[in-house]
This record gives sequence, C-alpha cells and structure tokens, in this order.
Amino acid sequence: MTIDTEKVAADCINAINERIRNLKNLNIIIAGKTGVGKSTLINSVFREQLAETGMGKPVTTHMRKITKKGFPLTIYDTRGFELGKDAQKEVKKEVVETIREGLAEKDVNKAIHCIWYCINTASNRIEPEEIEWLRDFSEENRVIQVPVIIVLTQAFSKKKADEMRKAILDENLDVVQVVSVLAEDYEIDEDYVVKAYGLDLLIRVMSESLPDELQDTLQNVQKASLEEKKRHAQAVVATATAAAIAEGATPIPLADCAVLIPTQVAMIASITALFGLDVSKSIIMGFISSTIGTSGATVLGKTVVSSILKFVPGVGSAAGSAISGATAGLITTALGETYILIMVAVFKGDMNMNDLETKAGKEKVKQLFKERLKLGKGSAE
Ligand SMILES: Nc1nc2c(ncn2[C@@H]2O[C@H](COP(=O)(O)OP(=O)(O)OP(=O)(O)O)[C@@H](O)[C@H]2O)c(=O)[nH]1
Ligand SMILES: [Mg+2]
Repeated sequence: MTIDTEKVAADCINAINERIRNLKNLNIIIAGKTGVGKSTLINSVFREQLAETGMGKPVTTHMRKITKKGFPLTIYDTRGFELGKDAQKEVKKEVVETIREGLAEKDVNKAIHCIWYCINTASNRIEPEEIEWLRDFSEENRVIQVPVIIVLTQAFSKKKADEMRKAILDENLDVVQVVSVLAEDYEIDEDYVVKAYGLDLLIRVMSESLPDELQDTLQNVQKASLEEKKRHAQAVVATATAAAIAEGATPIPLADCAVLIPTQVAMIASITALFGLDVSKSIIMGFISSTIGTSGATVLGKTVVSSILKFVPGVGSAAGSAISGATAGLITTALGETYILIMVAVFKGDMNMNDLETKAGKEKVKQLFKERLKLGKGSAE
C-alpha cells in the first residue's frame, strides 16, 4: 500500500487555501489618545506590519481604516481623543455609527467585533473624561453590545498598572476586562530593560469574547500568543481523531486506509490556518513522506501497524491486515501532534520550514511521528 504523496500534498494545499479564503474577517476598533501606543500594540499583536506611519484610509473624520489585502483583519484606528470634549463626543458618535452600519449589513464580515480602549499607564492618571466617555458609550452599547476591552498600555510599572486597573474596575464600567500590557520591551536605562508582557492575556480575553466563527481568524492573524495557537490546534487534532476513530470503527482493509486521508488533510489545513504560516506543496510532501506517505508504506504497513496493534486493546494479531478505529485515531493524533510540533518550531524560529525538504529534516519528522505513535498519546509541548 502506498499513498500518492503528490496528490495528498496537492489536496492539502487546496484545503489550506480554501480554509484561509473562508476565514471570516475580524474587525476591531482601537481607541485612545495620541501617543498611548495604539500603533505599537497593533504591530506587536498581529503578524503583519499593519500600522506603519501614514497607513490607513480615513473613513470618518476621526477614524482610519487599516487593512491589508488577503489578511482577514480590519482595524479602525481612532484619533481626536486628546482634542477635548467635543471631539470625544464626535468620536463616540462615529464609533457608534460605524458599529450600527456594520450590524445593518447582517454579515459577520462587516460587523465590529471588539473595541480596545487604550489608556497609557505611563500617564499616571485616568482622566475623568475618559471614564465619562466609556460610561456614555456603555449606554449606547446596551443595544449594540460590542465587547470592550480596556488596554493599559506601556505598563512597564506593574505596580502602577495594577493601581490603575483597580481604580478602573471600581468604576463598574461595562467592559469585558482590563488588561495591562507592555507591547515592546522598555528600556529604563542601559542595564535595566522591562520585558514586553501581557499580549498573550489580551489574546486570551479577546478569544473569550469572540463568537465561534471568529476564533480561527483571531488565531490566524495574531502572533502574540503561541499558547493560544497551540490550544486551538490541539482541539482540531482531538476533533479529527474522533472522526478518524468513527471512520475506522468498521475495520478498513489496510489497502483502503486512504479513506481516512480526507480527515487528516482537513486537520492539516485547519492547523496551518491557525498558525498563519506559509507552507508550500513541497513542504507538505516532505511532511507526508516522512509520516504516512511513501515511506509511510512501511510506517502504515506491516512493521508499524502490527506493532501498534499490539498496543491497542481489543485488536488481536488476527486483525493484522485491517486498520481499526483505535489505530486510525492513533495515527491521526500522532500526525496532528507532529505537525503542531513543526508549526511551533517554525513559529519560534527554532526551525526553518524548508528543513522539511532535507534528508535530516525528514528523518527528524519521521522520528517525531514514530515517537508519537508509540506513545499512544503524546503531547505537543
Ligand atoms: N518601549 C515601548 N514603547 C512604547 C510602547 N508603546 C508605545 N511606545 C512608544 O510610545 C510612542 C507612541 O506610540 P504609538 O504606538 O505611536 O502611539 P499611538 O497611540 O499609535 O499614537 P497616534 O498614532 O499618534 O495616535 C512611540 O514612541 C512608541 O515607541 C511599548 O509597549 N513599549
Ligand atoms: Mg498610531
């Protein structure tokens, strides 16, 4: 039994492209005074450099819309908070109108999904008019119901950020969460640098406040939390494994185990979309041939399957020629977790995606896959 590596890889690439094309567009309004660190935040959280100076197209007097072709994220950057009460009122009106217009479209791609209201921690104090703005906005928000996250930016003093956070929470505003962040390392002096922090929490809070249909998009566009990417990818593997177990429940002759391939192709596509990494067909071919593919004739074939079957309760050696549900599940888990390990390594920069095409790289992947098969259940650490 051999798997047509070329065809499976082509299927994977098609599935990945379709998956990415079908991601819903995430729309965020980022509000706050000039200089609080909105652009710095945007560039630290999302994987494309979106907020370069001069970017964005004015859509209302106080809002600019930032998009990038093929990237499923739109950011509305507000300005004018520092210009006094009248300007702030206008900003509020424009924000509410933009949200209403989005809702009227009755299309998830057009709705505003979240507001980040940024307050600079370094400014030392919360202006009463900012609290007032949030309170007024909450009134309107009873109807339009967009989750508001208060982001305390430039929070290099955690103590100060904590004090501010408490003071804001005491105001009992209608906000999802108050999150302190330092988007970029902050150099106090040559010997003392405060490391960036808090962006992972922001992503988590954001994920909790978004509907299901936007979860994949959030993971695709964000680069601030590898943990969240992994968590979502592991859920994909669990779902695919359950499907493979069901499909394999009626023993499938080994020669037919290709019927499982669509489940695994879909799994690879979903994981790739969550990581937002560029993979080519030759890379996928390298991955498949190191796991379930041509060399997988041995992996899936006599040697490994018979040795796996020994570990799987209820499958005797008599069933040596059939792939059981449990085995299908095991292979799917091992495949998914190996792929996650690769994505994580590439994301961290510990590995180059092209390594998958080298002999050493393939050997490594094969090793990882086999380990995972033997473990029965592995964990993608
Ligand atoms: N080290 C460090 N500097 C920051 C951080 N956030 C903002 N800054 C600095 O603060 C200044 C203002 O940041 P921006 O991100 O441009 O602020 P903004 O809110 O986009 O300002 P406007 O576009 O004028 O409204 C820049 O010099 C940033 O480098 C941070 O997390 N760490
Ligand atoms: Mg800016």
